[in-house]
Amino acid sequence: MRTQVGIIGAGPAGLMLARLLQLAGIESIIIENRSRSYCESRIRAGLIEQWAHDMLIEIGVGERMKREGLHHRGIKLNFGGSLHPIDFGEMVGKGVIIYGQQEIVKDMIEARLASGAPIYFEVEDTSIHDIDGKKPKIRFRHDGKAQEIECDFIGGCDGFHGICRPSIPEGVLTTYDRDYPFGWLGILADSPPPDDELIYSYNDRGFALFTMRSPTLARLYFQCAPDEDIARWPDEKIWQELQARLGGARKLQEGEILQKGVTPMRSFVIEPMQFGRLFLAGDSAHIVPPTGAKGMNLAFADVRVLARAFAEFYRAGKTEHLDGYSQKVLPRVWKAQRFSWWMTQILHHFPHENAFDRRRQLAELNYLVSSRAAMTTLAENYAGLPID
Ligand code: RFL
Ligand code: PHB
Repeated sequence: MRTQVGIIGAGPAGLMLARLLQLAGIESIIIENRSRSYCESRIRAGLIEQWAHDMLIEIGVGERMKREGLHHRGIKLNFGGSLHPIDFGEMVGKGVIIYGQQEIVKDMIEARLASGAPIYFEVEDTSIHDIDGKKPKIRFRHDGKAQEIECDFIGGCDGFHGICRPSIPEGVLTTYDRDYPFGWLGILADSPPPDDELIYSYNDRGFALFTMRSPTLARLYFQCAPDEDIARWPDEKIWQELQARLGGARKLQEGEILQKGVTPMRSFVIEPMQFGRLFLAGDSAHIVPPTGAKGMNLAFADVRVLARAFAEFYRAGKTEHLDGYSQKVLPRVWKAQRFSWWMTQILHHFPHENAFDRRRQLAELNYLVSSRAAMTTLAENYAGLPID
């Protein structure tokens, strides 16, 4: 097979890159090692920044999101026995949208297949070759048969555990990372969320987040050990913990738990995000702790820059935008890293903290909700920093 851009991974980064290329008249082939139904049901992100929401509509994959997405003007912080709203609309004139990542993935897969453009699902043994030459190749097995795609470029959109980043020769990349001494236990429950906005809860028992997928589907998380054994958490105990961490400000209505899992937390960036004709985008190049809701949004921001650089190459034969890809996206990636780390460290309890650290966190939260300048800073970052 032959194409212009070979894309590895049908997550938000790969699907969005393919869509933007298609609109620019550039051919691509996506290969994905999971099944279509697995990709369409993997529950992950829920919160979209305003610009990303607008882009999904602009590129023709936002129709269902327009009908089903929930628009929020802000969030609420819960500490010291009361709820403190932060109104992004008032602070920065932007909001955020709740619409599940797997819904965006469904919408983009459907649009791509309807246009006749290919995605190969359930591929095996993916490997990439000649990435520092002019004709890189992707090899894999599909339906038991060995396949090869020869392309001009490879989009490495295969997430944190993919094969693209490790295919870059040793010594090229610098890694910056941090593990956190906790994870999140998350559930999806058939019950109304406790509020019509997200509640970020700072509590003596640890952090909790009350978000949603619809007015009748709650998505709820609480801080737990990084290697927490989910078997220790029967449904009743999960509800008790969530009620305790929400405190008295709202009451949770308990319903059937439809899904549960534990997510470890890490901050991770590699530099540069490219080598030869391989360009990494999204989680394959960087990971943020989910407290700032930035991962999928960053993946979209990367591929927006990357698609424009490919368009420039095919339109005018110029490589300077491709050469400058990492330099262009990394400053915004680092701002999102900083924000996600900051949200994480003001809201979570750390194993070796003492009474001073708790007082400092409370002072920071009190300052945050009493200073317009501080609320504006949070709103500006949370609703999404400028993209261009
Ligand atoms: P993905 O989504 O991991 O997709 C990578 C795809 O590549 C495939 N793949 C391969 N395909 C072929 N050959 C191989 N060898 C392959 N290896 C892997 C995989 O099967 C997969 O389909 O990465 P991408 O596209 O970069 O997207 C990143 C986002 O998924 C991620 O950043 C977000 O989910 C993070 N995140 C959030 N982001 C937000 O912007 N807003 C949120 O509200 C938000 N909440 C969250 C989150 C992530 C969470 N977890 C579970 C980590 C909440 C949670 C709990
Ligand atoms: C979600 O809706 O799953 C979500 C929202 C905000 C976050 C993390 C996850 O910070």
